[in-house]
Amino acid sequence: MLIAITRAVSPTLAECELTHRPRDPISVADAMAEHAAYEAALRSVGATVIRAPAAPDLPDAVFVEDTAIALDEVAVITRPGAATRRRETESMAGVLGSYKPLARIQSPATIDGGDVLRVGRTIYVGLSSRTNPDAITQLATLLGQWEYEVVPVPVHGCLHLKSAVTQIGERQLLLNDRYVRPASFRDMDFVTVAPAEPDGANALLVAGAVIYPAHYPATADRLVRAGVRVIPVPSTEIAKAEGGVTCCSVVFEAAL
Ligand code: CIR
Repeated sequence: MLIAITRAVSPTLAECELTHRPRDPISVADAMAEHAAYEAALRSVGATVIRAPAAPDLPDAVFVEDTAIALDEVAVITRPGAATRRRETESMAGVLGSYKPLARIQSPATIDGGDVLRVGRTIYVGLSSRTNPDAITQLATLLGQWEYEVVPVPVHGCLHLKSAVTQIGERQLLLNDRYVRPASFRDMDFVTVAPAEPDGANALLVAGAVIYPAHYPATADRLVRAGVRVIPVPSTEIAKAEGGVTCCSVVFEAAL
């Protein structure tokens, strides 16, 4: 059974953390409508959407991806790099704990799930402003027991590793080569973002389709030409909060 954990957009979203974007006015009502369309897209590919408890006083709580790394064997509860986001993790642990054993990243490590890209048994981890080398060490020790290899990847000019690169097919990555070096990734083919859409590398591969922001049409065209099935979703308000399509869910297979 394919599960996608999401969380409602907080009414305080406009007070979100921002790192590489200016603070533009955000319509929370529009963000909520975008989120509903996103959840509908997840359901359209067969996912069961489970909502984590709402956290109206936590502006970034909709970005559940950053709180957990869900693997077949374990769900790792992160320690987010932004201190304001650390109160998001316990309620996610409550939800994930009914599906998987839990492990926790400990201080002084910090890591956001947005910095974690799993391709098979390889876990690429972005060294960003949110994720530090202690987290790489802790993850490598923890996940080594299941024969995952943890590979650090330098990231420049964007928030997370998955702002720069995401998986769009079994051996295909979508990437902005100004934010991350293609040579960091082994045995993969690449589609690069359209030059006018530098923040277009965040795509969500789920059940063989790719959920993708409708406001990056030139890159979407490249995806379609590469044979990818694209499901466009509106995402402009979420983008103003420096979020993308991977950030708004934690997707995993669970036993029935
Ligand atoms: C933050 O800065 O933490 C939020 N405003 C955006 C987080 C987006 N998360 C993600 O890309 N995984």
